[in-house]
Amino acid sequence: RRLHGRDALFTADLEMVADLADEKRFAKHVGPALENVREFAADGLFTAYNDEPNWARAHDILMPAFALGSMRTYHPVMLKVAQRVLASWDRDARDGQPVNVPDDMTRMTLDTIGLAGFGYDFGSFERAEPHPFVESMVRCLEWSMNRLARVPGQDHSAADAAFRDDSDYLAQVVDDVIASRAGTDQRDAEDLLGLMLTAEHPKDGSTLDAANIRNQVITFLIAGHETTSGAMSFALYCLAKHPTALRLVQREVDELWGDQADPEPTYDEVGKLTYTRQVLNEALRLWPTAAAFSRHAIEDTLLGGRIPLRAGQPVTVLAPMLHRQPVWGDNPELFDPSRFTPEAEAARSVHAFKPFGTGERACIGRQFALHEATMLLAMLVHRYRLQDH
Ligand code: MNH
Repeated sequence: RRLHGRDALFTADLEMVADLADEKRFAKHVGPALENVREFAADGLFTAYNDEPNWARAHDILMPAFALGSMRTYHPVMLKVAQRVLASWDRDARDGQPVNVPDDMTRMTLDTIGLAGFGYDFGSFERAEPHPFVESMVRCLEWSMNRLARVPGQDHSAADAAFRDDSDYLAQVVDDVIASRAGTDQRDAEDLLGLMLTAEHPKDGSTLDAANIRNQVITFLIAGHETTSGAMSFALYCLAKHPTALRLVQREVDELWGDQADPEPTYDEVGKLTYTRQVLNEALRLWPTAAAFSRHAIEDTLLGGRIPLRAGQPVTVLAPMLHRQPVWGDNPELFDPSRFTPEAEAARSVHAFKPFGTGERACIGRQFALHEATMLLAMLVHRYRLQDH
């Protein structure tokens, strides 16, 4: 496709996506869209170039904080924020108000990454509107996308000035987050900020500099909340539309918590919510909330054995289309969580499902997102009867 004056190559073909996942021949591509995001996230993990030293440094320092076992550490905070959602929905129910699902899921995920990652409380449920950080972030992302479509000669100074105000505000929130920790002893702080302020690289002993820490905090506040929030909203939407799947989630949560009014899920119980997790996967199949990612050829090559690519040439994978390829059967639009039983997954190429990207630049927060989302989804289904008003 010719897109914004550039030739762009897209694919959703399973064979080609499997090829693009070959880390020896392809790597993440930071293209024009992500280069615009770099205007406010710079060399944070998501937008760093592969060969920027800060990428590997931050990746190696932060990886342990995202291993499956670390979710045990975050579990209590995730539970506390999940309980904020329930308290808020109980209030809405008493007042006879419908709940605004996407807004509340955004409140939930922002409070969770703030508290679990940085010990900072956005207090989103105390606010009539989502925290202003969210609006500024959305405007920054819109600016970075609109900037792609600019025609030379037009005057964009007003949009650029508004963008600077928003990105300054994001940086200011981040400085508050960091300042609220300055001067306190970080040695026992096991969260992301504690690690970034103190940890040394496992091999070369280097540390992250202040500017990079700020970029990482902005990155985590954005990457750590917007996508998970969307995934929760889509999952609830799909359940509201599919009573059979809803009933199966109810059966799973009833087996764990019966008629307990206020169960407090343990870390291990969340691991038992296998069907609930299938529901999330199926929602992410139909509506992957990070809908595309790009790769480039490391050297001249043939993609899928037939499309010639020059070294450095990017290809963008369209996840919503990949997730509707023939490998998904003849009714790919149907919401059907049984597509994610262990047997069904074992019988299918791992490359057919890429909501979290691929390779070493894939999502670092996958376990984090799935733990927080699975627990809350189960708690909501246990406590409320969903009605599509
Ligand atoms: Mn996440 C990278 C999707 C939740 C932090 N994330 C990616 C990529 C995708 C993605 C796709 C790869 C992009 C690319 O190749 O250019 N992420 C998701 C989805 C969810 C999600 C669909 C929720 C559902 N992500 C989270 C959470 C966090 C997080 C939660 C943090 C707590 N993600 C990241 C970071 C990266 C990333 C950081 C960049 C990793 C790297 O390149 O080193």
